[in-house]
Amino acid sequence: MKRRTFLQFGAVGAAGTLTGVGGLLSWTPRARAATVSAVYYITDGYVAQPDGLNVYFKGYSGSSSSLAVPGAPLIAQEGDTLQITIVNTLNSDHSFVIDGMVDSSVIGAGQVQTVSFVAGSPGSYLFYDALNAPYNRLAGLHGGIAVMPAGSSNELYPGSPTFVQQSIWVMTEIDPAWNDRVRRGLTPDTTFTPRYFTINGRSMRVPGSADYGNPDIDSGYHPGTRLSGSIGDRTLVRILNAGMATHSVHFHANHVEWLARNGEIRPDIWKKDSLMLPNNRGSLDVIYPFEPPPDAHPAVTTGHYPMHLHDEMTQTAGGGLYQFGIATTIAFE
Ligand SMILES: [Cu+2]
Repeated sequence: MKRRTFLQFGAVGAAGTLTGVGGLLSWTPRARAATVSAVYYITDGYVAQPDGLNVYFKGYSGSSSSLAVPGAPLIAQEGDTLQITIVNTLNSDHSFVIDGMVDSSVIGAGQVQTVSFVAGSPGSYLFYDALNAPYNRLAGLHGGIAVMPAGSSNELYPGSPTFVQQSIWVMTEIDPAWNDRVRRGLTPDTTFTPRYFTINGRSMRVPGSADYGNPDIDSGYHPGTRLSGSIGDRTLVRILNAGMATHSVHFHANHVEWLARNGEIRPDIWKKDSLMLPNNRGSLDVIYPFEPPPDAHPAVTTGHYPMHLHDEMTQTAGGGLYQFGIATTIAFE
């Protein structure tokens, strides 16, 4: 069993899985489809939560000696062949599933399996373990994948509003009692009682608290989560919900352009400041436009604003620690 002091969100170490400088997803379009390879090691371990409790997780990790929750994001373009190798280092059965694209079926204890499939429609998807549902997924076996339109670097789907940078937010919530049952190979037998709420595996810290500002731990500072831009740096955010709860996602300073929900393209693009994120593998795709905040007086072009959820439970940890939940910072540089 591995212990670690901080969460990993590193690249898996193969083309197509890289997060760029600053942690945003980087992508160079190609005229032709290619084969994108990646390796995930299914591992387990403990992650310290804001109240100090070490909670058990399983993850799709970058090496056999690390633990990554969520797994490092994948990015490919429509028509690419994805070749994903899963090394199950644990003593339990697991799987690798992307709805509508691939289902590895059972990868037994200690087994290695490579799945090969074609990247389908452009959009944002969750990869996850569909076995022992939903417990393995909630215990950490999940991550995000972006499928770009063929040959495009700045659209969610062909002809969509354009962006200049993009990010994936994977949200979930954690019931440590359930994770502990999963550790022991048992089915959870209590009502789901989430006590921790994470975005890309991290939760918010507040000024003065331990790890405030630590980009490995504080979701307000983690470069793969924090939105950072100057005026005009339109940012696509692919929001994926690995958890069981529906959320109310609220953006400050700008409204977002709402492009899709659960992979379905919206018939009209509405500008919204709060949006409903469906539970159980739901998704939203939005563009944060990085326009001058319209309501600021006097006018500003720089400053820091929050994205947080308006379902209050998610803004806590350990049953009460306030503002240690799913939130991040939007920095107008
Ligand atoms: Cu708010």
